[in-house]
Amino acid sequence: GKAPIKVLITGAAGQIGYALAPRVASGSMLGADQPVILHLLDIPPAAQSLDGVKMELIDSAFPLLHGVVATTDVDEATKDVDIAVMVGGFPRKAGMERKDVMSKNVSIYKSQASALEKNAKPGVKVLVVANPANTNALILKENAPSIPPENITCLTRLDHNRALGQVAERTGTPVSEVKNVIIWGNHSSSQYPDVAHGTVAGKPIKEAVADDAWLAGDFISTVQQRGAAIIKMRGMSSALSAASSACDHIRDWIKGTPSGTWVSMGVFSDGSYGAPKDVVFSFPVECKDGGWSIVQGLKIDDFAAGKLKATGDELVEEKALALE
Ligand code: NAX
Repeated sequence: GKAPIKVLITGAAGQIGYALAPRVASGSMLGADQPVILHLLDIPPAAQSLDGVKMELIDSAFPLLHGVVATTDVDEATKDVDIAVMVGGFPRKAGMERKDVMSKNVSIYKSQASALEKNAKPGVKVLVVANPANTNALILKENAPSIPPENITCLTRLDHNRALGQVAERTGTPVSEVKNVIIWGNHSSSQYPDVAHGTVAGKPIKEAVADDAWLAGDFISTVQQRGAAIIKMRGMSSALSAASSACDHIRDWIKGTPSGTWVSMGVFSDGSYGAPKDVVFSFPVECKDGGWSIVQGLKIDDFAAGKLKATGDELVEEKALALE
């Protein structure tokens, strides 16, 4: 059989960790023939709960799961990992300034970047989920200079999948028939969910939906605000959809996107489409042979250009705040 792949999940005692670890262990991320060893990291106050997660993973007897390391030691957690899914972070608490949350996360992502650089496999692929996801990924990149920048990404696939879901529901089509939506920019409410190049069963989304006002209005705000809407309904933030999307992100990155289709990923920006350079920006990407490339040549109208500018400006502002 294949050699096991080591997958790190940070924040593994949290809600997303609880939904993500079993998906990775059952093959949703790397395939039904790929054994995995899970490395689960959390902080000392969550150590007991983390051990409980490890017990349940053992009790699930997942055939693909060849081992579980549950630890609060970042060096042990990052040792020889092939894939790192960074879910742990400092949440914004009532009364906290954005700047204070940012500085807590900057220090976490600086030290975890150094640990990955020191201990992970040279080709490690990193996915940052914890918010502010784009800027945490940028901090990680800046502090792990030996990891190629293209190996450090952030999750906007959940927003992408939310956009697919909205179009599928609206048109009464299975979601597998909806393709090539785009999430541009920041994983925040400034993101731009763009359907101008997407299709439903091969037909442009615009034609299939046949409601321009909805597409330019409620569709966009529903996708942008979906995280808050889930919190309102569940009393907790998205976890199963976040975990599922994180698996989609890594699977497509490694196994490739089908020809003619793309997905959204937060990647280190080269300035394509007028996005700011040197921030982590969500673009449409095609994946092949374990790498990604930004889809080029899509037409951007004035409406879209304004939205890209706004979300890009926010990322530049976040970067300045993080570097303060
Ligand atoms: P939880 O609070 O349930 O879990 C977070 C876990 O991280 C906790 O167990 C905590 O102890 C741990 N942690 C804190 N500091 C750590 C550190 N330095 N090293 C390792 N672990 C640490 O949050 P959960 O609902 O699981 O969400 C996790 C993160 O994902 C949050 O930052 C959240 O905002 C973000 N999200 C990002 C999404 C995306 O699409 N990019 C969507 C879902 C989610 O909101």
